[in-house]
Amino acid sequence: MVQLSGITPSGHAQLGNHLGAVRRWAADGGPEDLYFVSDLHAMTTQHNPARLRSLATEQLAVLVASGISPERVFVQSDIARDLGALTWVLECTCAYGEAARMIQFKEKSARGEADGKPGGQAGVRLSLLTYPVLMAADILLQGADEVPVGEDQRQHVELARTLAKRFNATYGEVFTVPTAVLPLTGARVKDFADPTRKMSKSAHDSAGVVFVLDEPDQVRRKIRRARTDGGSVPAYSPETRPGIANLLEVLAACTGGDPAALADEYPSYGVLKDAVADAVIEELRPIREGTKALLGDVAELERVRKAGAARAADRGAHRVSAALRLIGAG
Ligand code: AQP
Repeated sequence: MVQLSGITPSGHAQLGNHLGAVRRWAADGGPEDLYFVSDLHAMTTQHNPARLRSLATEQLAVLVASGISPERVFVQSDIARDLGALTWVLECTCAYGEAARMIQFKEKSARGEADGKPGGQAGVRLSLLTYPVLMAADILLQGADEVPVGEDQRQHVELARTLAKRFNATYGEVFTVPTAVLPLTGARVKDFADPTRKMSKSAHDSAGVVFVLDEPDQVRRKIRRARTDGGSVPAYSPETRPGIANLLEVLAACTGGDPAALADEYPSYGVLKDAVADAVIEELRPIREGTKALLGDVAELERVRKAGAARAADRGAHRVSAALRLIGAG
């Protein structure tokens, strides 16, 4: 059974990525599961090429430093030629209307989010429409059986399922038909400055975002400034006091306790914030140090990256060549 999960280098990895996903991938992932840095998906909106390249390398190092076996990771663009060919085959298997009714496309294009032009469809990149087909290629190329996704991505996995079945029925059996499954989720981490929003690596204002590679004093500063919700004594009430609830949930995720029970242990917000800062710093320390070491060992990181790319290419080569042959190419 192969599960495939990706992380997009749209910014530096943040505490939510770690506590909500990567930590679980490292601890509970199956021996055949695959994890990839989805850098091609970070190009559907305005981006800086040099920054994206550097973020993709950094994200690969973070995954390995987080304890995911180097055998199980790769960078998406390292197999871009095979993915590009397969995306084309799948686009030729997909109707325009199927892509255009993806909810994410409708929402993002309506907001003109692609190039930051409010309401401006003209600035929306075509890749925002076609990226679910690239996502289908990611899944089908590797022969993934299961794709752990949240509600927002479920429709895209359904599209991959539809395209796999349609191709197999029309041209010949090539693809494993994937299923969307519930992800191994940990805590949902909120932005410390605005606890009504989830923490995000590409947030416009990063004052409330703790990045995995932040130095301890930066982590402490951001947590000390975390927004609280009036009152002065910690209590766990996510609806009415989301800021304190977020701090308690992060503390619980790092120390293994229960957020409601932890609230009773701290007499004031200041003491609670110091405890959260200590716990987050200790949680992230080995990852920050391991990532720095890997980024400093260019030869080792290059070796990991090339080996990952070769394995990913080997896994998919027979599928892309069979799909091309059966659809009438070459
Ligand atoms: N705040 C969060 N709390 C818990 N889990 C989170 N994840 C992201 N933010 C939080 C989980 O991290 C995994 C990889 O994320 P992704 O790169 O695929 O996309 P994302 O969810 O869009 O992550 P970001 O950081 O919010 O990126 P941007 O700013 O680009 O949108 C996923 O499993 C995700 O659930």
